Amino acid sequence: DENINMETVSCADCEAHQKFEDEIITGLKTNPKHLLSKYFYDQKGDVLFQQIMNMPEYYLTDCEMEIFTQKTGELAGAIKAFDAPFDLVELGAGDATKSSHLLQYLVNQNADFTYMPIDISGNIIAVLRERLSGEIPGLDLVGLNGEYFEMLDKANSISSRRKVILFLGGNIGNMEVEEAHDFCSELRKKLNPGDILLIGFDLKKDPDIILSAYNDEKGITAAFNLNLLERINNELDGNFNRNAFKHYQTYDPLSGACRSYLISLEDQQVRIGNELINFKENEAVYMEISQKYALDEADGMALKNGFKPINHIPDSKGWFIDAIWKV
Ligand code: AVJ
Repeated sequence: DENINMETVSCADCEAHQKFEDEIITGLKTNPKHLLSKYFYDQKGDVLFQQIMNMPEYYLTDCEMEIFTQKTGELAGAIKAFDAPFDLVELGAGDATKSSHLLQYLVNQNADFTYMPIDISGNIIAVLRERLSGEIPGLDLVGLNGEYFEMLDKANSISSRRKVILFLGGNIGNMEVEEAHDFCSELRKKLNPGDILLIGFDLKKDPDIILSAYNDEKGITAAFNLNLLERINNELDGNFNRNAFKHYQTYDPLSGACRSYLISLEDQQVRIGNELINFKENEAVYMEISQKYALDEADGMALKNGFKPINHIPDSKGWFIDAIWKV
C-alpha cells in the first residue's frame, strides 16, 4: 500500500543491531580493547554454551542443579516465609531447567504464586509457556519479554503481591564486582520490605578446578570466545580471521576474578563495516569475567545494598551457593 509511511515503522531488531555495532566498535577502539560477553549468545553461541554445560570440567550447572533437585524443600521453605501469596520472578529464565524443580514442588504444596519468567528472548518465553503448561499443570504463568529492570516495573504494575526474585546460574559473575554491587542496589530499589532474592554465587575454591572449567581440554570455551569474532563477521560485515587469535584464560585466587582474553597472534588489521582496527602481535582483547566470591563477600554484597543475607544453600561439594536475601 503506497500510503504506508515507512518512516514511522520502528524496528526493535534494528535498534539492537545498532547497539551491537556501537558497543563492538567502541570496545575495539578502547585501550585496552574489550568485547562484551553478553554478545556470545547467538545461535551458534547458544549451542556452544550448551556444550560447555555438558563438559566434565564445567561444574557450575551440575552444582546448582543438585541444589534444585536435592534441596528443593529447603529452597521452598526459605522463599515461602510468611505463607502469603507471591510472584516468583525469574531474571533470565531461559529454559528454566533448574527452576522447574522448584515450581513443581511449590505447585505440589499448593503454594499460591504466579511464575513470572523474564527473558530478553520472546521466543524462549513462548516455548517455556508451552512446555511448562504441559509439565506442571496448575502452574500460573505470566511471561515477561524484555530487559530485567523494565520487566520488573511491569511485574510490579501487574500485581502488588510479595515478590520472590530468582537470579540463578552464577550470572552475577559476569559482572565486575563493582557492577554487581550497582546491579544489586538497582534491584533493591525495585523491591519492597518482605521481598526475597534467591541468587546463585560460584564460590572461590581450588584455583585449578576453576581454571579448568574455563580452559577445557577440547577447546570448547575457546570456540565459544572465538565465535564472537564470527558473529561480528556475519552481522557487522567484518573480516576477522579467527585463526589469527587464541583464547587465553586467567584466574586470580586473591580477587576471585576469572577472565578470558583473545590474543592476536600477529600484527594485523581487521575491517568491520567501514571501520579499520589494528592489532599488535600479542595484543589482548578482554572478553569476559566470571567472578568467584567467598561466602563473606556474598553476604557483604547483600548488606551493602539493603538486603539481609538470611540463608545460603550449598551443593554437597560446597562449590556453589544459592543465597537467600531478604529486603
Ligand atoms: C553463564 C555467566 C554463568 O561465567 O560461568 C561459561 C558463562 N563463560 N564458560 C560463566 C561462561 C565461559 C557462564 N555464565
